[in-house]
Amino acid sequence: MTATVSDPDLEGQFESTIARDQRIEPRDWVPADYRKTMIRMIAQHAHSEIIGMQPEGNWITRAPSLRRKAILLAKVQDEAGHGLYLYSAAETLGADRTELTENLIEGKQKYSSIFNYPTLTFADVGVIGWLVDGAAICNQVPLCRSSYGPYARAMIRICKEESFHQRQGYELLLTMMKGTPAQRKMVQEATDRWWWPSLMMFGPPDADSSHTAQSMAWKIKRHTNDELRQRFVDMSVPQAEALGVTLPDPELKWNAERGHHDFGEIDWSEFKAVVSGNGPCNAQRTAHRKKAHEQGAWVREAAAAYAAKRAGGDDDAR
Ligand code: FAQ
Repeated sequence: MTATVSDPDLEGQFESTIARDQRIEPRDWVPADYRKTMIRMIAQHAHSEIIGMQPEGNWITRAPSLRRKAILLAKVQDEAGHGLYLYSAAETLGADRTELTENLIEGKQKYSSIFNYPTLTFADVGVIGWLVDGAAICNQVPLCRSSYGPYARAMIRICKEESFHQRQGYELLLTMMKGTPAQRKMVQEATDRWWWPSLMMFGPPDADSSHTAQSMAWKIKRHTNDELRQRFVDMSVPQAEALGVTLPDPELKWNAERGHHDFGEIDWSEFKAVVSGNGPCNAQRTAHRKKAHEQGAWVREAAAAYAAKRAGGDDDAR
């Protein structure tokens, strides 16, 4: 295990690795706060992927065709894979995976606010792909250059898969928009419900973001929350036009002087309520995860018994 005591030489090496834009690797010495920040961010990200399986998983049995079911199954399975790479990345920093899971189900660690909203119609599956995966890509592509090596490398594969997720969502919406008036209405209503929560995914405004300054200095984050949120708005406007839906913000308009779209005020009181456990589905999401964890106890016990047998040289276990 890497030493965490303060040592000017080690601190100098760490600072110069960051300054040279090189990667910090698991055996490198890091300041205790760097380790703490990385574990927090990676764990919250991993929990988000795992909890994020629920809103869409809700539609697997009710997908309208075999093709849509197969696509949705693959997507939800990908999210589980992302959670696994991320928990492994957190383990390289000395975090204990069992503890991380307990922190999630006991509400001691956060996951993304976005997964506390319900998926009311099948159009939500498309809008999650378009907007939620779109926002996730916008936020995570710069994280491929994050200073912590295992996280940055995990992010490369995750972004490739998120890109497939985004496209499947957009393609589903395009299909629905070519359908009946009722289908078009479903897409518009889903867009109305998911637009503002998607903007909240990027986190609080820069002025209220407690971690951004330090995380930018350590090159964990490469852009601020507001910069990425603006990028996402600019990217989504032409996509909404091509799709034929209206984004639910009367103040949304192109500002030629800034070279960006202006947009309305986000309801930060809603964000705070959701993050502090009072969103529409917080209780349901954690209760479901807790139940799944309890029901999986026998699998973990069997795996541990099998591993112990193998370690003991039992040939039948090979
Ligand atoms: N929800 O100082 P900052 C996905 C917390 S994955 C809840 O700005 P930071 C894939 C923050 O943790 C989505 N809490 O924090 C998918 C901090 O709390 P703490 C997840 C939030 O870390 C798609 C406090 O507020 N992505 O979507 C949120 O510098 C479809 C102050 O905030 C990642 O995790 C929020 N939205 O910036 C899966 C990406 N925002 O710990 C299924 C990696 C902030 O002090 C289906 N993470 N908070 O108590 C990041 O990029 C950053 O951690 C931010 C927050 C940008 C999320």
